[in-house]
Formats: sequence, structure tokens, C-alpha cells
Amino acid sequence: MNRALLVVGLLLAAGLVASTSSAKVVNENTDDLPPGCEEISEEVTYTVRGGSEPARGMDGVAFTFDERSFEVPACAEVTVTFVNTDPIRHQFMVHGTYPDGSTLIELPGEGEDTATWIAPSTPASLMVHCGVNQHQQKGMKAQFLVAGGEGDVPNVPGISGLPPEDRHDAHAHGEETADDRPAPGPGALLALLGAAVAVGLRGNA
Ligand SMILES: [Cu+2]
Repeated sequence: MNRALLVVGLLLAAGLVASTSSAKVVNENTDDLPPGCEEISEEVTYTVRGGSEPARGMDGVAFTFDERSFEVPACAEVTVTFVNTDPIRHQFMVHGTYPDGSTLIELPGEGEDTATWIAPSTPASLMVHCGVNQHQQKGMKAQFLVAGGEGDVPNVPGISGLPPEDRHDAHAHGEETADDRPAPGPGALLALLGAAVAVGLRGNA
């Protein structure tokens, strides 16, 4: 066996493990008031479950959040604890938050993490989704209606329609990617190593 190929395989395997091992929270904001907010109007908290379990029994929905429409007052401090019910990566990403444009909770597998942001001072409909490949299309979409909102965000299951493409279509088109699959265990890593070596050997032949 070619030793260089073995090293390459091991490095690939280590990288995969590292990339799937940590939760992250991006653009949390607990004290920077959006324009027009004199103070925090109210503190609201939610615990939201996301993944395949909340989608059970929903036609055409493979992944979703157990609550998909939230109504919050202007200038409210919103704290969300996101619970991932699956052994694969999911996100709770709120678009339109101040000051960075979005706030993200990402979990590589089962577990939970919490983020806080402050709602704008004027009516807005903020879109929430999971940005992992195809998850939004499979139903992982929600909305925050701030001060009554500005209408429903499109394609929120049970609120404003079904996702445009269901899981059967996605699978038929072969669109599932590495991000979609469970985090690799030892068996998957060995398979990856084997594949790397096989590719290398074929290249040498
Ligand atoms: Cu997801």
C-alpha cells in the first residue's frame, strides 16, 4: 500500500470528523438596539425542535421545525433554544436580524444551543430556515412576524403552503449530499479511507 495515499486518507478522515463535531452560534446580539428602539420592549423565549421528528406525519415534508410561526413585539429581545432531533447537521437561521443581517444556531447532530437577537422597531416578516443543502426545500422553514409582520413568508409548511419540492423528488434527482448524511462513524471513515486508497491505486495503474 502506498504510504502517501494512506496519509491523505487519514487527513481526509480527520477533517471530516473535525467539520462535524462542533455546534456554533453566529451573530448573537443582546444589547445593540436596532434603529428606532429606545429600549428592549419585552423578553421572549422559545424552545424549537428541528429535524425529521417534527415532520412525522406531514405529507411532503422530510424536515421541519415543531413551531413555524412566531409573533413578537417590536424591539423584543428574542431568545431561541434550538434542539436538533437528528444525528445530522441542522440550522436555525433567522434572516433580517440587527446588526449583522442574520443570526445562526447550527448543530452538527442531536443536541441544543441558544441564541439571542433583538427584533426591529417596525413591522417585519423574518424568514427562518435551515441552510443545509435541500433542507429548506424539504420543509425546514419558519417565520418571525415582528409587530404583526408584513404577510407570511412563502413555503412555510402548514402556514403558507408546502415546500416546492418533496423528499422523493430530491432523492430521485440524486441531490443528497455529504451534508445530508449522518455524521460519519468509524465504519464510514474506514470506507472513505478505502475509497481514497482505491482512487489513488487506480491513478497509479
Ligand atoms: Cu436541516
